[in-house]
Amino acid sequence: MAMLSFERKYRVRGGTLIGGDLFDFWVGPFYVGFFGVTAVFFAVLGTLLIVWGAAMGPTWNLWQISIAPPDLSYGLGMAPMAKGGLWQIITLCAIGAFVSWALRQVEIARKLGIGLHVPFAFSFAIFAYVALVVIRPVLLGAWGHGFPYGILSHLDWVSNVGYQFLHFHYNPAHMLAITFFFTNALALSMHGSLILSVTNPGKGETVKTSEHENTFFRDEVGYSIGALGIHRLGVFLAINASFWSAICIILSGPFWTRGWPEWWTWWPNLPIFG
Ligand code: UQ2
Repeated sequence: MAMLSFERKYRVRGGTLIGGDLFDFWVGPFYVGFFGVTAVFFAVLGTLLIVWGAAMGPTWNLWQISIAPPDLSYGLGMAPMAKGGLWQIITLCAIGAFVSWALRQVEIARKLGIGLHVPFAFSFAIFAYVALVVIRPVLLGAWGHGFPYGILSHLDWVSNVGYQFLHFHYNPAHMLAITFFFTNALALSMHGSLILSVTNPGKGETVKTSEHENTFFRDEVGYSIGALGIHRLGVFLAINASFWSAICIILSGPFWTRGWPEWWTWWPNLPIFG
């Protein structure tokens, strides 16, 4: 079905989670919905607050602009605007925008009568962010454990927190996360290149089919995971990359305070080594 007639057929009311028909319409290509309105609201407010923070700060250098969380002494309380309160409200706006976006995905999926796989997968990305700026700071007892909103400053934060644990790469959950990120890149490069290879036939030749896709990998590695299988694998790898990223930072501090290399002493201490 052509896109124009498809849209006429499916651009109908219904499937909303909240507000009934109130925001159940499109603006150009975009579905609006209640959560489209809240997503735009939080995104615009959050962005303006970042600009306000930059205006208060010592620099307009894009790389150096940074909105810092409150000092640790504020604990889990509210801080004055110029002393981390801005960071707290920007964090609320970010979570508001991300959750709105996920719920807008749910409404669109319900309208189309398709599965909720997209918002389900996206929720793991939200979880990874919330782990950094809410879950871990709450477990450690201060918003000051969140990361600063700045291009270079958040890199400094990652480096400093990493060295606090001597060598973050010895964190087993971090190892898992990295392995999933790398395998995800491998799988998508295999999939993307395979699809491009069969859809770009030589001059005078036809586009190839799934038999060609399967046969390439059976010839090369003795196994083809299949057209549906590669997408299941992709979602599995991507979700696990975000999930173990969240776990590895929640573990660091709230559940393990020493250097990560030391965690591995359980291995040489196994009774089989005497
Ligand atoms: C495949 C297949 C696809 C693909 C790819 C494969 C026809 C169009 C890439 C090959 C995938 C394999 C062998 C699994 C690789 C496993 C890991 C952990 C990277 O068979 O079906 O669909 O795109």
